[in-house]
Amino acid sequence: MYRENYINSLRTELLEMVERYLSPVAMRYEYSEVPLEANIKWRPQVLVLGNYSSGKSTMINDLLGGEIQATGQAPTDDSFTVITYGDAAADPGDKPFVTEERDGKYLLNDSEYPFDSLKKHGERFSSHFRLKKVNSPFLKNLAIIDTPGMLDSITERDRLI
Ligand SMILES: Nc1nc2c(ncn2[C@@H]2O[C@H](COP(=O)(O)OP(=O)(O)OP(=O)(O)O)[C@@H](O)[C@H]2O)c(=O)[nH]1
Ligand SMILES: [Mg+2]
Repeated sequence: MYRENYINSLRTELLEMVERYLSPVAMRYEYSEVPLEANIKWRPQVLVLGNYSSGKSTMINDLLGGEIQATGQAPTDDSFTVITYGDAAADPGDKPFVTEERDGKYLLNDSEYPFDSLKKHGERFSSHFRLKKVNSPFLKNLAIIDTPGMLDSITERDRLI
């Protein structure tokens, strides 16, 4: 409880400093299209990147303590999935589960989330963007974004030869 209060007051203090000192400079010199605090008002986000089948989703499932993301040997995922905390009662000992799922259009248009600036990428991106809320305690202070596997350029070059 003490730790959580400490983190929250630190976050509020940092947010105020960014809002007051950094954002005006960033906007004035067009370093950012949106006020910087828009990205940190929500919670810290961890983007998980890697080649396909490198174990991204397996690692995420392990951290969350449940089978939340699909895993498999072939390229499995073609989407960016924002995984965030969802409050839902569960019996003691139950594994965390998905409490709510939303598509990319919802996620880009809901002001609760900081993804407004991604709208410019249009339908092609929004159809590969989604939200999952999961009642895992691991997600109380951060959100994870699982990503589609990237193709390793060296592997690709070898394939063409
Ligand atoms: N031996 C071994 N296999 C693993 C490990 N981590 C994941 N795997 C297996 O590797 C395969 C791919 O894992 P995923 O977690 O689906 O990989 P991914 O990076 O999410 O793949 P994409 O979603 O396709 O990009 C699955 O069959 C996993 O069971 C590991 O640490 N060791
Ligand atoms: Mg995956």
